[in-house]
Amino acid sequence: MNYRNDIRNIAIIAHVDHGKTTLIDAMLKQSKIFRDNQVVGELIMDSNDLERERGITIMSKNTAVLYRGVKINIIDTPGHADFSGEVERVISMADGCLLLVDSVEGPMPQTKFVLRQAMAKGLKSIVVINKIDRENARIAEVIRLIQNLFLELATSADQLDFQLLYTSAREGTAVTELGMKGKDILPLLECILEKVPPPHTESGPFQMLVSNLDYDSHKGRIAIGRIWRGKIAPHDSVVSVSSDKSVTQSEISEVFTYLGLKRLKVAEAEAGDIVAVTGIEKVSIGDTIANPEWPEALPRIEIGEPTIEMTFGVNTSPFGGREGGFCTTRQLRERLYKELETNLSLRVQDTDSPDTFLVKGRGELHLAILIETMRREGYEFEVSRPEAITKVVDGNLVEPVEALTIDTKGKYVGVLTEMLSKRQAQLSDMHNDGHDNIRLEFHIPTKGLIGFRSAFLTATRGEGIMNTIFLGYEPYRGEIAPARSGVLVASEQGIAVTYGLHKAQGHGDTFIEPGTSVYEGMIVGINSRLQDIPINVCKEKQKTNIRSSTSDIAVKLTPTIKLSLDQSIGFINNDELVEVTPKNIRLRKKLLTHAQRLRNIASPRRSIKAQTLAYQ
Ligand SMILES: Nc1nc2c(ncn2[C@@H]2O[C@H](COP(=O)(O)OP(=O)(O)OP(=O)(O)O)[C@@H](O)[C@H]2O)c(=O)[nH]1
Ligand SMILES: [Mg+2]
Repeated sequence: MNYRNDIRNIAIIAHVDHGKTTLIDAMLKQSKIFRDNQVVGELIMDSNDLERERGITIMSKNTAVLYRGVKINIIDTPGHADFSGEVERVISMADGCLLLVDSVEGPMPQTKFVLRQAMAKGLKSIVVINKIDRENARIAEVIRLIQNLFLELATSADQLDFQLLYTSAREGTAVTELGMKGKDILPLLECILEKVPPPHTESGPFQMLVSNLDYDSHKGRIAIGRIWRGKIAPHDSVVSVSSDKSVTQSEISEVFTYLGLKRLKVAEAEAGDIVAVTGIEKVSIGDTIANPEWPEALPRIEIGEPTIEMTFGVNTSPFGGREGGFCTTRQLRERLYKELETNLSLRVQDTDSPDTFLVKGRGELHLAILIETMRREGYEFEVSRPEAITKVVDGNLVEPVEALTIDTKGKYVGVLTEMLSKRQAQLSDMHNDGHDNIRLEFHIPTKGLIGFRSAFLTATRGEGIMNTIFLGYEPYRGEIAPARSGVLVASEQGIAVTYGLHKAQGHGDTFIEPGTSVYEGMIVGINSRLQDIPINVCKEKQKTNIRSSTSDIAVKLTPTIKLSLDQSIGFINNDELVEVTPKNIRLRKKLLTHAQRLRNIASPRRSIKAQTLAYQ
């Protein structure tokens, strides 16, 4: 087998926020990809709006830098567990990985997950301890923990041998020995050249695995992946082999390779490189593009199963169709099924009701990002509360279970343990570093995590970080009582006024401002007691001729609570929906009138499917 020394392919993998995208900034900037006067900013690879707003990577992306005549193809991956599918999707393009570990946090659950993936693919690992500039860095301890992790995960002796490097991605420096003064990122690039094996080249009929898809309004569909065998050039005839082994002929229009943020049009590309090709209209991620004479499929990309599901339906609220550009069943259905082409860990299913679809994903954030993306594209729809996906194995009902890691201060341990025990969590480990930094580890069914994140942030007043990772399926442990009290429900359609909202605030907190249009059945606040209560928030104060010195003093509302999309999804119960439009996010009861709800009260927590049927 031959190797090409002019290329290295690496994936950057880590737990969320450990600094992958920042490290790529440093590599891009210092390899002189940009013009001297070009303004490029930070987190360059986090190019889509939601990534920028949330400060996290959501989709894996390719870039490349040139160093000493070698092109290093770099794959940035997301670290959040909900987007693990993105790591699984792209990791096979690489021959080596940079495993980043934060110098304070050390290896975290997702560090383990991604390292296991990398080892399964036989990638050469370079461990990069990042954020060494942090004040309370505990590097020796972190190295010990990483060694333990390698011992646990390695499948062969040579995987135990990893190169170690220390970086401050933010300062753009890397050093090979602790204590050295860093001056640039070049030691890292040097290490990649030396330690990551160059890709092998196999001559013979062309063969490439599609790991990503993009779309260009002029060029059409763009298939991205690594060439495993042979060469490719514009006008070559190829076939794409799909999951059902069916074969479609096409002709390549253009071939691109990566450099910096650009795709460069090339006359030819060959095995070992990562390319983007146009001209193939019928192709999905996981398909093989091959020479028509040798249509052999490469092994398909394996993606873990989804753990939670929720329904997406046509907006049936009285305000349905007013604010969105795409509101019909057909539009919603097409959009959801189109998402499957690129969002590999997502599943979409039709349901008994033609207007409702069951959408399954890897976690609340995975689904929330899809909802937010669709809303910004102009879609209007309604979604149900997420539920953990249960299944029957050998005649027994099982449910997904996750490991929950919490880092916080000692004073919150009591309240968190209490909140979590109601959610069927079991404490599996607790560690105090001697400075009141506590790490708690729980074993918790996925259903217990739904809506927990915002409750957690409130309870720890921002002094806590939580992370979860899927463990597996375990016997179903029964239902959990709703964590929340009842809601305040608008009893009439109209415009909410200060007086009506003031009355509502006598029962609890409100979610809407005066001047908001409401309909009967819309949720306008949270009750301080268990039951829901209907309230007329449009009610004006009775006008009288008698002026009293006190009653005319303007009523002052306490500030309303604005629920974000993520919070709304975690907030609703099974008999409620979130109505999503490009302009608004509203919460509602499935059954809009008080009378309907009274009739239905007998079984308030039935499954999504039963509920959906009941309200149609
Ligand atoms: N102090 C310090 N902060 C850093 C360093 N590298 C990254 N950060 C900060 O850590 C945060 C997360 O950085 P990102 O580069 O977005 O991390 P990521 O691993 O790409 O995150 P995801 O893609 O969402 O998993 C940002 O606020 C960075 O500025 C570093 O070397 N030192
Ligand atoms: Mg990132």
